Amino acid sequence: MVESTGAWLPLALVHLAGASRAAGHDCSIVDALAKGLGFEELERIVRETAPDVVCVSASTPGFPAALELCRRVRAPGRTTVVGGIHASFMYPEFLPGGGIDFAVVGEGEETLPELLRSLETGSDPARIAGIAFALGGRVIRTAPRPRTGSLDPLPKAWDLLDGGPYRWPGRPGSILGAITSSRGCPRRCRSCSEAALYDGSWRKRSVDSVAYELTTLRRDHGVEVVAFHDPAPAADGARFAELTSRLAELDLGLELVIWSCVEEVLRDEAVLERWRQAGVIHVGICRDPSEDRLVGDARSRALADGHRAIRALRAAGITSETSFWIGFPDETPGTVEETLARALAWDPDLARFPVLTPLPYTPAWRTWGPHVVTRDYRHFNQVDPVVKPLAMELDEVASMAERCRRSFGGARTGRSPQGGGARSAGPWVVHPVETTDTSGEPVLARDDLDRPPLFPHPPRP
Ligand code: B12
Repeated sequence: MVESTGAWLPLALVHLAGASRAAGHDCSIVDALAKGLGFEELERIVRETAPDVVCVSASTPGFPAALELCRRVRAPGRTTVVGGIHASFMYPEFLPGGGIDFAVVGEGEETLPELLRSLETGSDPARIAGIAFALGGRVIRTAPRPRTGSLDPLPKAWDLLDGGPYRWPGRPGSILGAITSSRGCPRRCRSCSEAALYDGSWRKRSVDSVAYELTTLRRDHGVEVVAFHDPAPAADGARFAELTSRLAELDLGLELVIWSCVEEVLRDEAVLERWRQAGVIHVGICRDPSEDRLVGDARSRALADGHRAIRALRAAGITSETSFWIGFPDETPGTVEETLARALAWDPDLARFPVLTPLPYTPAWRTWGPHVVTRDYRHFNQVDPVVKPLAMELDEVASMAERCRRSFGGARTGRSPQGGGARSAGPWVVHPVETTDTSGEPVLARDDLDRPPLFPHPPRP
């Protein structure tokens, strides 16, 4: 994933270290994913820095590694804590096995500093809302924690990031930053863990605070491209209109990469120019796997809408990316071909062909869970098939997914979605760039290349 999408920022760790530091704890961040660190290197870092608490964030495919890491570094006087989507739901499964002392359930900015304080003072962790731990062979889940009130004032520990500079592959050489402008997602897609984690709720930050944070990312950290890590920044049309207008006025010179969906793009079809003026250059369009099993009119309507949304984005100078799912229980080589044809008909700038990966804590598990043939979560990465189709072998699914990727890429070779001047960069086709270096690679023309390293990394203690 890191190879194909570049190293994105571990924003959860930036939030958690920010909140913990504001509460008086010394923190450091290790971005193992971006730096490609293995267990031995991580153990060495833990030995050398001797933290009292090791906190690990992982989604489902990363969770076995998180568990192994905790087992290795847990020691007398050293507590291990995990959090994130997988930990929030699956704690009854892994806590009894030892290795992990605490799981934080849901948002961590309030819970983690409270837990650290309790570990420091020796108070009873059972009083802390939103955690789980094992005790005497049983798993204790404390009271649920109410959702974080305002998302605006959450402190961020940008200076502790140690994996950068981060890059967005659609803009080679650019400095990538990240933000969340909202939390949760109102779309309630049956396969998505975001909808499950926040129960279909969606909370927005104020336009002022998002604009201010983007300004500081640009001004203080020299960021050029910002990835919005929230799945639905444009969910509220009026608020997104206010945000895009504000950003267009501010003219920060930032380029924005956001997630959205067909309905929102079509809702804003007439004002997509404004999205672009605000800096939006790339939209990831969320598609639930069930959309690849629609039939009849619903299927034709979805295709027509999808294609129209892509065309509208393209007309506004915005590139698009979306996923077409394969590996359903009823999959056959013929249905895979249909999916590839659908992807070509939608015609996004970048199509992904992930394999169906039901997660045990989403509503889709009820439908597809019985077809899942492994509980080795390392394979729940949307690349290794975990669902066995009735009429196909697992390796056939994997090779057909690869074939789809190649065929889609091949069909798009040499095409330029923005018309004249657009250039090709990796899997993306990005907007015209201002200059080229001698190698012919796109580079940015602004003063950015002379700037000191961004997200400066203080030497490790
Ligand atoms: C950025 C991103 C990435 C980046 C990760 C960069 C990084 N170093 O973190 C990259 C591109 C590498 C990536 C890869 C993948 N991703 Co991803 N990614 C995201 C994305 C868009 C944003 C995550 C984020 O920053 N959120 C903002 C932070 C603030 O929120 P948060 O992470 O939820 O953290 C909060 C709580 O969960 C909790 N918390 C989290 N960790 C911890 C740890 C501790 C100790 C504590 C106390 C609390 C805590 O506190 C935080 C603050 O409240 C999410 C979608 C989303 N909006 O979350 C998908 C998402 C997490 N990814 C997903 C998927 C499927 C993948 C891939 C499998 C894709 C692929 N096919 O390869 C890989 C898996 C990589 C791996 N080995 O795990 C799924 C997760 C499915 C699942 N449940 O496992 C998501 C939800 C997208 C989706 N809707 O399907 N991803």
